[in-house]
Amino acid sequence: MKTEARSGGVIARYLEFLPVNKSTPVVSLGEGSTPFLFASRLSDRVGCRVIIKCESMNPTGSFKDRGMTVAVSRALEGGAQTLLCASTGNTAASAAAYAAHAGIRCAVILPAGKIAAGKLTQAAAHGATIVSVNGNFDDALRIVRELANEKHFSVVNSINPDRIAGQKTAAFEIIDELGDAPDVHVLPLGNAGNLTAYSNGYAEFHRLGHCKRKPRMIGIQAEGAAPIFYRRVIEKPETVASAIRIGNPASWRTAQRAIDETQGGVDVVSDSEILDAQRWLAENEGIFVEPASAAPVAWLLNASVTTKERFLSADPIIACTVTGHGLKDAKIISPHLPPSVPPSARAVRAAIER
Ligand code: AN7
Repeated sequence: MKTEARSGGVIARYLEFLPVNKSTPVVSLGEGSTPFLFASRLSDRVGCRVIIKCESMNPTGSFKDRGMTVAVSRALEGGAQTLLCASTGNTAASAAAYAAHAGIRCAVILPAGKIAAGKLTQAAAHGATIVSVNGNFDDALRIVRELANEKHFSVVNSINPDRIAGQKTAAFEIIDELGDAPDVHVLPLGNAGNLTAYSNGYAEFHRLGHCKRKPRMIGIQAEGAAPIFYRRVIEKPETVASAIRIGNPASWRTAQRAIDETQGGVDVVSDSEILDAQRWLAENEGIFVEPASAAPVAWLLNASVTTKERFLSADPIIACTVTGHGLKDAKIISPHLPPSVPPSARAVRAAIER
């Protein structure tokens, strides 16, 4: 009888491209191979073909799982006892789940009061030790860097290159599915690890001849938390998209280089554009994402004339990554439930047709 994790995890699928070998103990929850969906209504609105990479469909509901399987497998191989990360929520949820699966401890350092309820629930459910600090994500990451040298800790933030290596597999999947790279790839930009990972993945498959082009990489930040757009550290980042409430991104330089080399760009969207896009995507495409993930959708929906001329003319194929599931941060969309009705078909019909 086979008792291994179900195949289809990113290490099983892309072993030869990852920093693991046959003897690495693989810790997988079956991440990766996520849907890549043509978005017809979004495409109509934008005037080009938009395909959505649904990273919200990973085991813990975000793209972090791709990097976490590699980082935790390698940590286990190295004899780690406790995983450690700072997080705006999703890294913590993912690390907690993979630690539980591996049977090791996990401590997550979180900015107090700034984590979406669903993500906090996940970290707690998987038994992580939760430490809330009175500071923001950047403070939490600084502390993790300070603790990183202590031997029993294994840091699983994206400052750990194994995380970035695992996350590049999303670009591999897109190329494998499309038969080439898209023209443009747009995604939310927080700590800038994911944009770095995608551009590494595209570059690697380009070198190997699996695609003819490399996409223009476009990162979208929230207006109140946009250090890369404004080209300066933001001391007190603020945005409703708590996942990308980051003022001093760890992978700033590598992301900037990828953006420059591919003639891509960085842009900002407002909180209200983000929330409108979150709702629009749920209602018009059936895809429910958290606010941070709605940022690139907001950018597409609100593209200015200049943006359209620069990036969206010549009928490009656009890949848009949505990074996390809407249920993680569901308070944002309040259901506005109408009053209840008597238990009769007549009353229910009247309520439907109201
Ligand atoms: C849904 O969990 O930084 O630019 O600590 O959760 O690679 O940082 C999360 C980031 C986008 C930004 N979308 O990606 C964390 C954390 C979602 C996210 C990002 C995050 P990066």
